[in-house]
Amino acid sequence: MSMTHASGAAWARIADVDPELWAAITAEVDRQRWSIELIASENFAFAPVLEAQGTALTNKYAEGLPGRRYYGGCEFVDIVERLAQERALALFPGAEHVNVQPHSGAQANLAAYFAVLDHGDRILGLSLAHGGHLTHGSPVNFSGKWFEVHAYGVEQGTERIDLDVFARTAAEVRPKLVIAGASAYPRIWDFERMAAIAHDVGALFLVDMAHIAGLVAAGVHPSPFPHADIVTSTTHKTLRGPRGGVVFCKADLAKAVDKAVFPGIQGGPLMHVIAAKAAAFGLALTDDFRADQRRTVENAAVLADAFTARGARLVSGGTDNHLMLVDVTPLGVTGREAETLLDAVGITVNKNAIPFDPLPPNTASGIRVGTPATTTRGFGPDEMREIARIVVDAIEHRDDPTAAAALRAETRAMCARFPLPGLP
Ligand code: DSN
Repeated sequence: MSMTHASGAAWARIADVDPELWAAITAEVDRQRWSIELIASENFAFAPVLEAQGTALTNKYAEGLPGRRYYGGCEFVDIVERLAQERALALFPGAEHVNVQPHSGAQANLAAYFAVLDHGDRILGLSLAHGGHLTHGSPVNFSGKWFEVHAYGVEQGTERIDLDVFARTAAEVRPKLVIAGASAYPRIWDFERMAAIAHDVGALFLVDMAHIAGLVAAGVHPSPFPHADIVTSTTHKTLRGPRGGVVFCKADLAKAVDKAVFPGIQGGPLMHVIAAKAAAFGLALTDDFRADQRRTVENAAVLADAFTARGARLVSGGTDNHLMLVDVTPLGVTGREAETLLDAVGITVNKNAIPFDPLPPNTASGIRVGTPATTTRGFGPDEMREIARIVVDAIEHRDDPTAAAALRAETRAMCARFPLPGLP
């Protein structure tokens, strides 16, 4: 076994007692080590985050909140959860209340809706086809089944949200809840103006900042605080925490949100994950983290320019944040074909619909490309330019196995220069 870890003894035991499982785990770690991760929602968790999740806190039931639990023996997990709460609030000035228990981003959104909506209420969110998220009203998701969903989108031509159009839509729809946030939108959100528009039509305003939470924490994207009534997030994307969720709200919604999380939609909180959230929030308060988030955005800008220089079309013409949507059809392939070609040369992306996409979502005209993971790994502008060249070369030389092998060797060499963060 070549791998060691801070909690190496526990890891070694898996290898001894369950080699089949251990082989799959180490194969995945090797995949991460030897490929270039461009999936915009992925990252490498901080080492203390990995460590916290492997602790015996996973053994503890702690339904309720610190100081008000339904089980005995919660005195130490209470400390853990209070640390997570205090650090989360310190990370996002203007936030009034936080619940750190949601198991995921989808659970955070479910809890938020459960707190303020009834079945059949009208909601207004960004269309999934224009970069929104399933939980913002997709017909195949609970949000689309339980509520009367209306969508806003980007404009043809600019491929950006036009807030004058959004304001007219909000006035026509008069929703109970307006949702901002996306999983594939490369531009800045004007949360202050959107909140004013939502409040003008009598709606509550929710921001799902899952993708950009790290950028917000570092001050490189405008904050939804104090404008939004509710802010949800995952903790594992730009924030580099454990896979999980969190929900912030105004003080007057605190009781409803807490009750929605438990007993509304969840049972026992995952205390080992909450410990990992506390670790991540603490590390996100550091200057190093802020610098990394700035570099994430700078790297994205360099990568976007390099793609454009090689003939790819970027949705909306570029990016302001950590991700971009690359229309690969000018290069002669679909998004699905590009994803497969790039996998073969050691670059991981996901196919993604572009706004007004003529192709179905499982084929798609685009790929979504993000810089959080590569930036965490230490890649800089030079590597971004190399990546753009390799991506376009892999697509252009798609019928040439020798070229693909040479490009795979290049990506391996790049990976060798930058050790996997979080692991020795
Ligand atoms: N699945 C996530 C993403 O890739 O953006 C959103 O939840």
